[in-house]
Amino acid sequence: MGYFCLNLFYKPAILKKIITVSLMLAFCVFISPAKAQTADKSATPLTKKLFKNLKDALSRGILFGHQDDLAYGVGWKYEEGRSDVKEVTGEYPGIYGWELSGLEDNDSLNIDGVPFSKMIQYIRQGYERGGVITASWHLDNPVTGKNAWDTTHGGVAACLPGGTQHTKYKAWLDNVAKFSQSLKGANGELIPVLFRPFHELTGNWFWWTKNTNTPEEFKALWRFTFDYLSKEKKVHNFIYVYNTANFSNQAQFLERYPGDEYVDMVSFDAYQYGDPLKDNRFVNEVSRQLNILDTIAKAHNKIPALGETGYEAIPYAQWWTKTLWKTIAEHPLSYVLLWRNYGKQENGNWHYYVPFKGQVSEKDFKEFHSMERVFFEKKTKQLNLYR
Ligand code: BMA
Repeated sequence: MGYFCLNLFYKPAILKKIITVSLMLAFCVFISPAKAQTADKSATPLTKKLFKNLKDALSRGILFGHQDDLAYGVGWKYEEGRSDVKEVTGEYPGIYGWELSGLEDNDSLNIDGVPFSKMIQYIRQGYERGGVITASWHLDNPVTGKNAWDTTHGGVAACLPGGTQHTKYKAWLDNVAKFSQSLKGANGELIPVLFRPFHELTGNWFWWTKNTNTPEEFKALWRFTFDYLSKEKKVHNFIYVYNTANFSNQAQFLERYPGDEYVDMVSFDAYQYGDPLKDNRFVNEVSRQLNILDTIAKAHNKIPALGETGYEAIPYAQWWTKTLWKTIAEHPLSYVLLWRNYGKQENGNWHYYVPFKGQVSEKDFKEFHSMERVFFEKKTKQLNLYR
């Protein structure tokens, strides 16, 4: 050993190499943050890449998303290539939201009339533009057969192993699995999806929200869903997004959190109500919640996102820069997704969340679009999220 050490002093090149390697090792062990992995350890290579790249992209900017963007907008439906976002800004969003309700009953259309066959094509188009795909699921109440908003209690327990609706629930998951496995790119590769089931779980308006079940029941349902899809059905293109509605503190956000090994992303939904010129509630409340989300995401090594947001019919012309941007600008967020542009509802109310040409907030939306840290199609593509 003595000879070896002595010899090294006469060979500066070897010594330099040893010092460099030791420093690199020390960096890996002590300095770099714990490596984040997908909850599904068998996720496809592409899904793992997307997860890692979304995490890295947090320091770069926020992806802008829109629900049903390619399917319809205000005053049009199923016109190839159209998008209200594109008509105003010149480009598509960075992330596309789609809704799976209807799959559970083998319907050919989803709850909002979007044919699943078209949805598959739109998902492929968005992915091929380098965009990200996310899916929500307003699944029916398994006990009553009524829709997701039927808050008859007992649905969560009924879906669990041994529960009265367990077999039915598994059949619903089979359909979700089949759908996810039909999402393929040009070379037959599975398209990764940010799957956001049981959303707004701290609310009181769905059969799975907190008013209808205990935290233990909810966690069991989430874990069963994850295990069944990933292990039994071999769905390996899902990134799992935990999503709440309103919450006041970390404890409330995490009350029904199923555990780090079942979740990839943490998020919440928050909408603007009332007049932002008269009260600052949205800015104050959502900023406060984003601070909590930042802390949780860091502590649990997860990716934070604003799952859904918007101001219905956007009556305030500067909502984009003076309210939304003001609220989110300082936060590390993966994406922010605006809800759907349905148009005029049967009751006469307008239901849309991004401007179309001529809408009062069009100019301000363009300004928001030009922000350096806001990523629509082009900047998202440059992130090379699938490489
Ligand atoms: C809601 C509304 C409904 C729609 C549902 C599922 O927020 O937009 O009209 O059916 O989402 O997409």
